[in-house]
Amino acid sequence: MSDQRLPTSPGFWRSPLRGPWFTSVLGLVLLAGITVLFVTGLVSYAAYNPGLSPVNDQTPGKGLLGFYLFTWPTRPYWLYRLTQGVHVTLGIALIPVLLAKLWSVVPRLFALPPARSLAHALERISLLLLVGGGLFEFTTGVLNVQLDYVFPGSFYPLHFYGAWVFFAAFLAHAALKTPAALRNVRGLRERPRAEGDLRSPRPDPPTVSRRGALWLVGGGSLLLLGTTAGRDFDGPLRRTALLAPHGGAEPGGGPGGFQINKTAAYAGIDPAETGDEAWRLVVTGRTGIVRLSRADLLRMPLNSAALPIACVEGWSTSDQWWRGVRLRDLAALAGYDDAPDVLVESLQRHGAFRRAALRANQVRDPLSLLALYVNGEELTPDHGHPARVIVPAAPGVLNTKWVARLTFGELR
Ligand SMILES: Nc1nc2c(c(=O)[nH]1)N[C@H]1C(S)=C(S)[C@@H](COP(=O)(O)O)O[C@H]1N2
Ligand SMILES: [Mo]
Repeated sequence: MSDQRLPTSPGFWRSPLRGPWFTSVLGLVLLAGITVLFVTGLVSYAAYNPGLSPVNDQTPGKGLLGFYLFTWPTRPYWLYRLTQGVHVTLGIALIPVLLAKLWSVVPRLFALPPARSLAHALERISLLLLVGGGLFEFTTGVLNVQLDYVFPGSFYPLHFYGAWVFFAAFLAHAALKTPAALRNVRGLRERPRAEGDLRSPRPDPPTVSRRGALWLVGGGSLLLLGTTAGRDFDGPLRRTALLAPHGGAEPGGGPGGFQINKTAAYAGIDPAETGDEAWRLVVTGRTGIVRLSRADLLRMPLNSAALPIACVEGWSTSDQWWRGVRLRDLAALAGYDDAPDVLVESLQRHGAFRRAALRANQVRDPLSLLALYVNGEELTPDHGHPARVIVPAAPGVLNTKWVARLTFGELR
């Protein structure tokens, strides 16, 4: 045997917890969990209307990887709240499982010789992509959710390309290992130790049983779940989201008392530009350019919609009661009986989300509004006064605040 003081020696690893059963249970949990993360992640990307590039999407050449993109529906109206809530909450809750799984197989990282054969070399390279890809996806995801877009503009391509690399390696790994993992969790624990076995050849005395260790991991996941899930609600429940970022403005109470992403001050909105005197909505389409004051809008038919805001960061609000002019009525004003895509631009001059493109199916939905009121009162400055877009089932980022301009028709 080689020197047991070096991690390249199996004898260096002493934990009696390591073994095929422990690794297999964690692996099977990740098989289910990461598959859900991958699907909800792809769906989240589709929901962002990346087809309406270059407005919504700067991902260069998503090309083949975008093969599955589809027109994101507007119903059920809570769809994105569900898919993105699951994506982020599950992703956070799986962190202890991922770390435990990596810990359980870490002796393999150091195993020598680095490659016994070409097949073994390829397997180790695929494991590098698997582990590297997994750590990369979890890290970029958590940073984006917790640290308020630390990658300006570049999170999408990073997380999207990373997801495909990671999931390809993940599928190969799952195909190779799942049959053995299923056998391992059903028993067969007492085989003699073999070459390359995860069990330590000279284990320390146990301080916790393998089941106990699993409970610890599961408890960690539940703790994260319990301190994260509240970010998908308003009011007192939201205060249980100890781990959700509470930066920015506290929404306070009243009609505007729900989560605020960027405040008017942060977005550099000058109150002088949003008053009734100064503000005009510029609508462009077939009929040329129409300029509407708030009073003009209030003379149009007003409609209501109870819709949540659901952010890509995983937080969402309960349904809020919005009231305003239907986007399709504004499209009609611009000369379209069948509403086309629209480019929405904000008064905001700088920052990532000052404009967004909506698809025709979103413009046509009777619940899609240019909202002037929320919960019975005028929009608050932080929620987009004097007017904001609200679209059923759309990611929050498409619900542009402080709207100044709507351009219907060809977006290129
Ligand atoms: N002009 C503008 N509109 C915007 C944003 C922004 O930064 N600027 N943020 C978007 C994002 S990412 C979200 S999640 C929602 C949040 O809306 P709320 O602050 O009213 O909850 O507004 C969207 N509309
Ligand atoms: Mo957002």
